[in-house]
Amino acid sequence: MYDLYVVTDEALSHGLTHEEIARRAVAGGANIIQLRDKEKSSRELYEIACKMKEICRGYALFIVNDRVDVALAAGADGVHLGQSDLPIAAVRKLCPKNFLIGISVGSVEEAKEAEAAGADYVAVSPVFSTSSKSDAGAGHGIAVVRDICSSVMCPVIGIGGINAENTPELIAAGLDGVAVISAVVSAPDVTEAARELSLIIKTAKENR
Ligand code: TZP
Ligand code: MG
Repeated sequence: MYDLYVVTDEALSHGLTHEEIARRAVAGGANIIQLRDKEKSSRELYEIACKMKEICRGYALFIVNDRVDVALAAGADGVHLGQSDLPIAAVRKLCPKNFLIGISVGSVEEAKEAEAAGADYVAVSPVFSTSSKSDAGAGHGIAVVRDICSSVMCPVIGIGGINAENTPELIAAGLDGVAVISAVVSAPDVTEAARELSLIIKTAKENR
């Protein structure tokens, strides 16, 4: 279900808007799209989120990063939280049934805690070091990915420095999906990059 998770970032794209990145990534087979923007006003984010929800409808889940309020107001499928955001249990109380709550984790302990709190998925973050997020820190590496995948029942995705080359070993290590910015968003052809990475994920899943 999670397979290819594309996080939108206008600054890392070749001049595309969040909506256009989403449209092109969905056309290439991305099955989750996350709106991630730390600069825009609440109103701007809300308007973008409403459009992205329509672009994703029927093709991909639509998640908003950080902003539970924007996610709920725009009718998104879920929200992605960090370790310093509101606790999962508190967010759950605000949200409708079936609303997805994902959270970034960096250790087996954090992953187990997130699962116990009711996370719908956890994201190992960052798997590898990356320049796409200034405060991402050092990569946790594939051994931590493997440990987390074997410690929780909920879906586990990875984010940070993931590309077409390293995806097969990450899927073999147990990931349910990979989340990327630059491998798709910064590609000269977003749709083609999403198509290629989706195929690599599917093939790696068939081979494990
Ligand atoms: N969270 C952890 S690493 C990261 C985010 C948003 C950036 C991922 O970008 P890239 O280009 O796929 O490494
Ligand atoms: Mg965050």
